[in-house]
Amino acid sequence: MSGKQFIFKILLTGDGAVGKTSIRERYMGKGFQGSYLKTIGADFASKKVQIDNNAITYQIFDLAGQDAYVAARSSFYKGGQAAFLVFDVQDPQTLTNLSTWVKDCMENSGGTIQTFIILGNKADLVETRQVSNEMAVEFIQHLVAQTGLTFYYMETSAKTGKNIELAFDLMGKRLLKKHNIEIDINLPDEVYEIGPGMGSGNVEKEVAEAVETVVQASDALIGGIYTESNILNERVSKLEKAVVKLAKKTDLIDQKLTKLVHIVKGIVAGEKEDLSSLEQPSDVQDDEENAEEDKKKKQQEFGVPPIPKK
Ligand SMILES: Nc1nc2c(ncn2[C@@H]2O[C@H](COP(=O)(O)OP(=O)(O)O)[C@@H](O)[C@H]2O)c(=O)[nH]1
Ligand SMILES: [Mg+2]
Repeated sequence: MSGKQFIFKILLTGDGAVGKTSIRERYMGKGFQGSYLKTIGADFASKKVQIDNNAITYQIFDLAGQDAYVAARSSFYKGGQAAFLVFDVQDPQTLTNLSTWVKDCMENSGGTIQTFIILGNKADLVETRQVSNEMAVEFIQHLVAQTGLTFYYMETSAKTGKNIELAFDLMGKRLLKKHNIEIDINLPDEVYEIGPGMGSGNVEKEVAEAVETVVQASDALIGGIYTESNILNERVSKLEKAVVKLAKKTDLIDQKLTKLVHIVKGIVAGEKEDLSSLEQPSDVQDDEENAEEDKKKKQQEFGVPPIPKK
């Protein structure tokens, strides 16, 4: 099977001095030469790589300092397919500011940027580090709630080169997947995946978050931020999945509760009889036709239970 050719425009975003240019230069390797685009206040370089037979040209852009706030932003974001959101592990503020960077990417690109990888840079500075991976992941869960997207996070060091190759490789693979190229994404231990309905184990929270992202997506759609409605469909399907999960959980709780009632009844009955009532008694059966009677029975069960006679 012969591969295909792709050009991916990837942006490095994040506050000034977090290491965006250093990451790009590290990835480009020796002999690196960037081209500064005065008009949009951005620097860029391109690099060719092969992933599974596919020839990829990365066009890697990063904004120069203050220009982020004054340059014609849309030219920087326009046509972008993905963004690295970079923060400095020494400075928690640069992490929390990522919520603005995500929003900027999504809005200013007209919705084309939906693939994000978060980099906690300067991981070599162990002594002065202030943001642990756990703290980063916790914050990223807010970004998930804000956007409904899945983020990947890893720490990097432009100084030592730690995870720089890995970050670009993962980005390339995610983009190939988006272009329907069949590809295995094996996540090494140092990569965290944070997405809707993951990690927290709190189903109610997941549903609430999913609802929120659907609402936000439909607002954005109406407001014209997204150009395509499939992002909304995607989120609605995420919501449906979360609801199914919740329903299963509710069912499980119901089963456990029923079992608990039987155990308690068994213990009470055991004082006089034996523990045979641990078996499902025939009078506790779901009957939708007799919901009222059922309710009464359940009330009896939860009150001082009459000892079931066989
Ligand atoms: N120790 C250390 N310093 C870094 C790292 N990345 C960048 N720096 C330094 O941080 C400063 C800002 O880096 P720069 O790439 O210009 O940041 P940018 O404004 O985001 O492009 C420079 O002094 C870099 O040498 C890193 O991983 N480790
Ligand atoms: Mg820079």
